[in-house]
Amino acid sequence: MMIHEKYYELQKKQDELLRRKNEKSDFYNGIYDRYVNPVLTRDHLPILWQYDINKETNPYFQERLGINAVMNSGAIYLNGKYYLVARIEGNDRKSFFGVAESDNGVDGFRFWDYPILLEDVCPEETNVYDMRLTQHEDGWIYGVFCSESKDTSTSDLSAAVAAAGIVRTKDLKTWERLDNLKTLRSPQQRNVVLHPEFVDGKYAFYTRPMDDFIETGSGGGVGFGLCEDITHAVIDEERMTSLRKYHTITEAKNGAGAPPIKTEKGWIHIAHGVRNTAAGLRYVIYAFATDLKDPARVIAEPSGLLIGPRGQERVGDVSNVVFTNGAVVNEKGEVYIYYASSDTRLHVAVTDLGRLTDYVFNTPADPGRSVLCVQQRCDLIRKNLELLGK
Ligand code: M1P
Repeated sequence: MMIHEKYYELQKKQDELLRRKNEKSDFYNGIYDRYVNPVLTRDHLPILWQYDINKETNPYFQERLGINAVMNSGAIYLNGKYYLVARIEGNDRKSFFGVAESDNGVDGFRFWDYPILLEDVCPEETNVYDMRLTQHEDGWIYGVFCSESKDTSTSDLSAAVAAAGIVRTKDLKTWERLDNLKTLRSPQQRNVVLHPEFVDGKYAFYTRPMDDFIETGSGGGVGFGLCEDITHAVIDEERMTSLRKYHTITEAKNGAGAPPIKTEKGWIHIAHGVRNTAAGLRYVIYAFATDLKDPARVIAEPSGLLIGPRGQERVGDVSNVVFTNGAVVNEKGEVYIYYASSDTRLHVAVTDLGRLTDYVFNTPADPGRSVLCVQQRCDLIRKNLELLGK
């Protein structure tokens, strides 16, 4: 048996990419730093996942199982290392999960040998994506993801049903699949996130009630519900947290992103908001905070977006999108927000608890109307001019 020489060539090129150092870009807003390079692209995916390297069975060294994109990734910081559970999309449009590991969180992410093979418990499940990782106080690491199936109740070929799948692990290697979440009052769910602590002795989920697969319809925003048993999770009532609002970045829909980050002032949530435009849906990332004792109660919501697509981030399979489902905090209080651009590649924005808390609690809220926004801006300018003695 002969290994194809082209394999060594491609592997060398990939090794150079994986060794490439990432640097802060010159972007400045005082809130977070952007980095020059994405942390994951399709070129980071192992060659062994895509090519048969045997020269006899693959004489032309053709890509056999190509990979189209790597994007929305769950994240966790464990024992001094940064782990991503990445959403990888094959050329066949099916997504799956793979663990990538880095020593510093901004570069050098390498995938483990195999992707995650989930237990095949739902025969109707066609696609899985966007896993949120929560290190829960019960000792397990939970992964909550979108489990998508064909909607067989209609003749529309593209109709689908979104539900929240749940897995748990201790080491990111062995995954136990639990029952999908049932929300008794919402027909579909996507962007579901498990809260890291018990609330009133129960497991608590941020939900995103939806009437159908794309439209949230009557779903008013990010919901919140409690359940007794995580192994057969059922939520009856969903309270609303961060709401969709007319003429804001969340007008069309919104959804929880990373599991909330605990700070002295409240739980900080990094979520996404969607509005409609003539060019299609525009996805941005925003932040809000909820009460430490009542994590469904919003106590701060800065105006507008935290991260919007910039430059090349604007272009990809689904252009004009940034999306997050993972952020980690290390022991130095640095916060790494992993966000995908245009459903194509994954980036990192780095801040710290001090800067993030200041942003969330001291950025003014959206007053809702242009005239009030101008007043808000004039107040800022007046104070600045006074300080400059003008
Ligand atoms: O294509 C943009 C995003 O669309 C969906 O987000 P939402 O459920 O809020 O519409 C998700 O499928 C997400 O994966 C995707 O990035």
